[in-house]
Amino acid sequence: MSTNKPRVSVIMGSDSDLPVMNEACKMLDKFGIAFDVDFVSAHRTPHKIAEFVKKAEKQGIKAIVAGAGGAAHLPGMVASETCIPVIGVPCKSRISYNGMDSLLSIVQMPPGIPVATVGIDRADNAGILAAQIVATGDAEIFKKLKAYKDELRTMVETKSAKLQKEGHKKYLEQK
Ligand code: RP5
Repeated sequence: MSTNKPRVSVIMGSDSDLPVMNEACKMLDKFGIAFDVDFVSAHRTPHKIAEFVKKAEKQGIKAIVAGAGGAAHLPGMVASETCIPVIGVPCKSRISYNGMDSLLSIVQMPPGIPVATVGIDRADNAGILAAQIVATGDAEIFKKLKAYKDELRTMVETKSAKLQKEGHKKYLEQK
């Protein structure tokens, strides 16, 4: 984690979510965005939510990545306390139904309190989305994100050229 002033907060309901949420941290590191990380449980430490939001607003945090599993109320609870964009990560925890319960708990917010929800365990995308939010006010980060998307495009174009040259059977044999 960078020692600079954090611009993104990554929080999660439990340390059991950390292996998944680490993928968001890796993306933020990749784009050189400072962030802080903490455990905040909607059910076990509800008092901490208001404290966390107050601190995040004071710090000028631009996006909050919040992950939780099962009855995943953390992202929505945080979104209800602040106007900082909240990106929810439904975690496929050991107690969840393949993550579908987490996904629906996070995505089905009432009108007025949106949570930008990524796919189940897709914390990497949450990290990228947080970086894109930061990039709206930072040309350097914007450039890094563009370069990353260019890499993805080149990767698919290279694979496509190989497929056209060798055919799908040979391509599969080499995969
Ligand atoms: C949720 O309950 C957490 O986000 C976690 O995904 C799940 C299980 O928590 P632990 O029992 O592993 O602490 O609140």
